[in-house]
Amino acid sequence: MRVKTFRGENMAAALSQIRQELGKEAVILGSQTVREDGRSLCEVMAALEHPGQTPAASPPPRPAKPANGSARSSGNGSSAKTAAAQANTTSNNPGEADWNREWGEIKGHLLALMRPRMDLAALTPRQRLALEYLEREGVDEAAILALYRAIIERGEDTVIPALSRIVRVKPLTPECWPDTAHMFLGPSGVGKTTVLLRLALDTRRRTPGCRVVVVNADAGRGKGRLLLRHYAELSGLTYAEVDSQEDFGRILDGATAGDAVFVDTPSLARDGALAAWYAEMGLAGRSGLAAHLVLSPLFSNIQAAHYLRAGRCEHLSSLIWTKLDEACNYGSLVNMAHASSLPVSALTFGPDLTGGMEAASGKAVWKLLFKHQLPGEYPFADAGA
Ligand SMILES: Nc1nc2c(ncn2[C@@H]2O[C@H](COP(=O)(O)OP(=O)(O)OP(=O)(O)O)[C@@H](O)[C@H]2O)c(=O)[nH]1
Ligand SMILES: [Mg+2]
Repeated sequence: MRVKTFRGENMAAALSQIRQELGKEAVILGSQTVREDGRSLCEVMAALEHPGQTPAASPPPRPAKPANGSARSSGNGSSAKTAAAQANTTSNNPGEADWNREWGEIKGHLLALMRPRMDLAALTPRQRLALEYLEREGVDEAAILALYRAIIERGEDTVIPALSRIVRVKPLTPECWPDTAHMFLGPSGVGKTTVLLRLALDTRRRTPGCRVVVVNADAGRGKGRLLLRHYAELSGLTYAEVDSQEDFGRILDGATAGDAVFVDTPSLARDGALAAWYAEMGLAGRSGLAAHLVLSPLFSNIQAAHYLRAGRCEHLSSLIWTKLDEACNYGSLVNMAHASSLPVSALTFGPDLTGGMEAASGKAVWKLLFKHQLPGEYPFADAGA
């Protein structure tokens, strides 16, 4: 890796030098305002991971294809957010993959143009440090820009209030989700069934009179069915299997107030698979049902954005983060909160059914992000923090 410091009259001038010398693959490591001969200069430290990739070695820019809707606005005025959401796609279709790569390049240029608008001098040293830290933690440029704007808009001293507006939490507890049946969406092996069982067992432990129903709507998978049935029998949970609209309707309509219903779903494979399953199960327009997208920081941003797109449905209400114990950075919690506008509802940090899971809290998220501390590693995760 080649690391070099550049100085310019402002951020734009420094970035232009970086682009010229290191090319567009350069990564910004940090920036600060310095004084030289009585002048205030912007100093930016940049790195090139593979020094062979100098501008001369980079491929020439490709003409942008005016793809239908690919660069359209998200409607909320956040072009950076749109860029991230649109760019973070993956496909098996070679044409689409090319376009995704092209759009990734366009996004890079757009963000490079927007970035100079981040007047780092408007931030306090602590805020700058926090943003630089988050960047190293894997928070993407779109989320960093949103955070910067959120800080500047309110003139707050610390970064946490602005971060809290981007990464919202809604703990997965009966108090916060009354009269709700829960279903868990996500890629294969992410921990959907484990989350479901933990919640079911926890609900039974906390509210002894409550009827806890675990529903297997993933009839195609024998292993998952056996696991669910096994634990249901061992733990006195009510077990049901559904593979038709009628079955599903019967379970949901049959649940009375105070019952807790948890539904295991087929894993999200391709875009559109969920819509087909929804139609088959007749879930459109159902009330009292919340879907939670289960993700892990082990996925790349592109992969996570793919699952967000594949898991979008009318009931999607929160993000659950699993396998936190196996991850080494947590920037994707911020990226996906920003890209989805969904709150985080639960965190898991171990493979066992006992322990290893907590309802989300601000404190737990900040400790993960800033200290790499898992919820189980400190005494109390304050849900109100
Ligand atoms: N380390 C660690 N392992 C976990 C965590 N959550 C689940 N696991 C493990 O991940 C594996 C897969 O978990 P499952 O709950 O079966 O995942 P799933 O999403 O239901 O998988 P499919 O039904 O095959 O799509 C199991 O071995 C779990 O013990 C976690 O937070 N940390
Ligand atoms: Mg499963």
